[in-house]
Amino acid sequence: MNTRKLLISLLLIVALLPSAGLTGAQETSFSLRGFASRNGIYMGAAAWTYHLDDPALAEILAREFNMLTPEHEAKWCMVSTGPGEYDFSRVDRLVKFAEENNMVIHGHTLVWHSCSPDWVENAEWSRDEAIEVLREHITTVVERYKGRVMYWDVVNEAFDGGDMRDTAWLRMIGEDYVELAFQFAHEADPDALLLYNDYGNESMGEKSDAVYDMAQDFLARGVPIHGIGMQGHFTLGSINYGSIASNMQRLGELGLEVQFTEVDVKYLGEADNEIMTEQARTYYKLMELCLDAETCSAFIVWGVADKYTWLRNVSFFDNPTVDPLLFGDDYKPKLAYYVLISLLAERAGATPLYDADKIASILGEPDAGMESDLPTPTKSDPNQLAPDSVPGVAVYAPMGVSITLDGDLSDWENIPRVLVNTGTMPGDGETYFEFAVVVDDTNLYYMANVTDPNVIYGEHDPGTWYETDSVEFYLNTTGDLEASSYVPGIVQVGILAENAISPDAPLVGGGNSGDAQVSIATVETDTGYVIEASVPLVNDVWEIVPEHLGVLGFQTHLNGSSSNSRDTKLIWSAADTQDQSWNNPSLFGQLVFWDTTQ
Ligand code: 9MR
Repeated sequence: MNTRKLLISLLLIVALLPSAGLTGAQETSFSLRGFASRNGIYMGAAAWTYHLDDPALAEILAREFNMLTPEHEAKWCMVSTGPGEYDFSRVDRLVKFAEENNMVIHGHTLVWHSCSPDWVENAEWSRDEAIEVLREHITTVVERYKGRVMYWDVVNEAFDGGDMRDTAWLRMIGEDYVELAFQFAHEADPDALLLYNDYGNESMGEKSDAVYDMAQDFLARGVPIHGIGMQGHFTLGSINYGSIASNMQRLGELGLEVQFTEVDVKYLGEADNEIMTEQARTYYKLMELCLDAETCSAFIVWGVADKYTWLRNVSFFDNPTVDPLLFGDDYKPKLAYYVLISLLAERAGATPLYDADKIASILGEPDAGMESDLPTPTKSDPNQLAPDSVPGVAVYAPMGVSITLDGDLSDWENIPRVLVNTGTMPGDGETYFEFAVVVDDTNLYYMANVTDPNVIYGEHDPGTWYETDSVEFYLNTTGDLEASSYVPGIVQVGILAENAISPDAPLVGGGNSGDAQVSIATVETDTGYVIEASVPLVNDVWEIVPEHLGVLGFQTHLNGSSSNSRDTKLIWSAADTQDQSWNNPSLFGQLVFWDTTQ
């Protein structure tokens, strides 16, 4: 056990022995918190005060978790009742509950663009005035809970990709608002451990590089920062564990703690046994990452029971029955809970609930390739030349089918089409598209049939082509589906609808798109537009050799605009929940070649 983890274990024992509520003996009991503490990490959960009013939920929270994060009610927009005025009653209640149950408190969050009071959002202060408001807020909150909140998420989600997010604080103060926030928090409680928290910074990539650089710079200049929070709002099948391990390691080498701060594991469609098993496997592997990383100090789930998950309430993830947490709607522990507690117990040298054989049978072959993760292919119509797609995960491309690029879709007969109507900006619901992919001996062909009642044809800025009506397809031909940056052989091909009215000047954009040597036909239709495209199987950067069940990385998007800027973003691959495929090809799904004689 490393020093940090040993210290946490000792602190837990010291903190828990003399107090009321849970005792030290209970901390070694058969619970997630008991075994987590023996592994030197905290097991946390996000909670609202209304959860405390639900006796069954409150009982699980206290029994299984030794860290509590206020899910929403400590944010500035929730505690503010006006400039300089506060109502802390809900935070007080959560803190009291945590203390009564010997849970440490993970404060969330002091500065977050998504939850600033209106009087902050709409302010037009000078830099000095804005700094004063920031200082007053942070000082007020941190001092109030001084010595009681162990960790603070000081700033949340300050990056947008690799750049600083455009927020009121950035505009009024400048980039140093982040370090000022850390300084103010440190002055208010020098013992609190201060974290920078974000999503999409879990694995190596543009955002995690930016966070790493910022933290390294802070440490070099003595800005008080103690760790990085990786939220961990994951989607089944989209996690690059090795890349997360590398990122945790490099942050650890800076001397920083890391934590999974908001874990939940979602998926598309209705849950079945297979999905719940895959979810359990995912939780297991994430916990392994934390246990194996020298400086990972907490694993926090974003809620206790599925019935209260935030994911049932958001517009961009339309799955009202999603079950992303460790306990079901009926409060019963799910498979994910059992494999986690078994892992924690085994690593603590205790007798696990499930022995190694049982875990192996549940987890299957943990390092199995992506192909074997796909369900058995099925055709809903026997005339189909390829199986049905696996929604958001895999599309089958029949081999030996040739297409004429003319906008006439009759040569796509019997090719299964995939409907895409969700994404980060689902729009008004009247815009969606169907796509399909086929391959012959010389080309790969892509088709998108777009339904969009309001296509804008006209001038476009080549630099921001993706803000206008367009379709994108992405290919990763390198064989490395985990690749998380663009290298030769990985392309993003964006094709503008405008091509329909200027066919002589094909309008294409996107990362490495020139490499693809794409040919295009785009036509207007009564309901929108159709794009047909082909790329050669052999060009300067790749040689695609289609074989039955051979796999390429594949993704497709639609951009819709009704005026000057994009108002619709539809995304096929379920792994890409944040519109990051342009930046991170590991978020693509799979294109699987299918021999039509099968
Ligand atoms: O789970 C939280 C949800 O209930 C709130 O409505 C929402 C808006 O403030 O915030 C959710 O939590 C977010 C967290 O604070 C920061 N990371 C993303 C989380 C999900 O949106």
